[in-house]
Amino acid sequence: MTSTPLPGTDDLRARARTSLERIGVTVPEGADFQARTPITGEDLFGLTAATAADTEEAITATRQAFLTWRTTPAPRRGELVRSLGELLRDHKSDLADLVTIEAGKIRSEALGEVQEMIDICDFAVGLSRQLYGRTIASERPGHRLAETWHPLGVVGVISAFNFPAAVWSWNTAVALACGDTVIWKPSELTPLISLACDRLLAQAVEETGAPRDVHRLLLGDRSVGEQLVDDPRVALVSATGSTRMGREVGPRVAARFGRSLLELGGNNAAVVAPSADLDLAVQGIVFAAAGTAGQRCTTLRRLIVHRDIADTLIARLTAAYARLPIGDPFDEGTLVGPLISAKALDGMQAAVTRAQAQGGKVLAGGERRLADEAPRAAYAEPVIVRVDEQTDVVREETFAPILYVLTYDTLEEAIALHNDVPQGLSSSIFTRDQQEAEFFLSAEGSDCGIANVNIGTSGAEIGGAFGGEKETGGGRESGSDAWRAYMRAATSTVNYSGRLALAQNVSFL
Ligand code: UN1
Repeated sequence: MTSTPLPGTDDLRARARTSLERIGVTVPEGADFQARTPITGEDLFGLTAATAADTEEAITATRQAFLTWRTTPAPRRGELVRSLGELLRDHKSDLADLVTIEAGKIRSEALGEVQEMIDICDFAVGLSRQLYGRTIASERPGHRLAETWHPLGVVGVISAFNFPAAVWSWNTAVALACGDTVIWKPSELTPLISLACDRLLAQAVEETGAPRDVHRLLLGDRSVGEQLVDDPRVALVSATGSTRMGREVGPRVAARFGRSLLELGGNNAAVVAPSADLDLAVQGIVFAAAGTAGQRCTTLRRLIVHRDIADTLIARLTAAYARLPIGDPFDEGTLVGPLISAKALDGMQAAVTRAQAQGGKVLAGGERRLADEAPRAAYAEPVIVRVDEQTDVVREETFAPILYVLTYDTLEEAIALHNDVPQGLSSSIFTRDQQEAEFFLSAEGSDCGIANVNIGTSGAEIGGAFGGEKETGGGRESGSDAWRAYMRAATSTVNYSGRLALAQNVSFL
């Protein structure tokens, strides 16, 4: 529906160059791979990829820096993170531009992503004065039992295109406050925003006098990630991406007894109960399902609606979908930007075709847009597909704006449908019935890591732990006590009694 023409690739390249230069990044000139923009689907700049030797050197350097950083008092480590947060504030607009140019996010969501980075920096600065361990009541007189949290080591961060900067910051701000050093392997689809974040952190390092190698960025393909996964000096691999990727990373890291933190696919659902406030529900559903062009791991992919209100809700949703402005993400009026690639559009179309073959009916959307104007870009109308049951395509995560709608009669049935998918990231219920809401949040309700009431599945705040169960991988990042994954706990028994007393009343000698 957006009528303004798309910006040209030359304009986008110039805009990216300006943002990069203002941030202090030397615009790359390599030949290994291309930075591109989904706005036109065309190339922007050539880049150089890290070699195996570069990766080896980065691991050695960050490991060396860790030996100093781990003994730097945590509140001083927090100063580095505070400085990063200030630089992110100063460059918010330029960073958001790069997110829009490379990931195709609309302006307000791109600014929101940078805000998420600023927020996690604030959180991690506070955390740097906490990192609490417990003292535990000892069973022996004159003994103290205590738990201390120590820095873990080098953290390898593997991130995806859809939150190209925020997911890095969740990991990096917390890891740095925890005394770890970081190697970042971003998506090949978003190298420019990665260079910008790396540059700002390097500036924060210079300003605060932290060791230079507390952070390294490695641009490149999956071979870089594989090297991090297999190297025993990388204490924790924090990987965000597909379940397929996690299925490889998890066992490989475990095989060397390393730690992994996995944030994998979601197949998030909302239950809409008969008592729901439908005005609120429609807004929440449309943002969660069509926002970010359906490319959040928290995107709403399944709607489980009570049969009595299904027709009304569907009519309202299809009307809202018909009005969604799709197009240039820089245009203030646009709500749906491009998909990341032609491959993503192919995947979307293939899933809709499969759903139709499995009995699904398209109720709204699904057409490609702007194909003449930008043949290499992938703009698509978010689609609503009515299905009678959760066939295999509904049980899969397709990283595109497809909303499958199912109906239910009893809440037990709704929750059974809700939980009957392999993934377990985010979930919500729209209801004004407190009993239903509490049941959904209870141990026999949603089986996800995130369970919401009267709000959609996406757009979590950083203060809570973020992550999910089952094929989502079990990891928790960002707020609450997710920091513990980035540290190691030591339990210490101190005997100040002057006598040796064995636990469990054991006598010996
Ligand atoms: C992701 O899509 O990988 O809750 C992360 C949200 C965002 C983060 C999404 N705060 O939707």
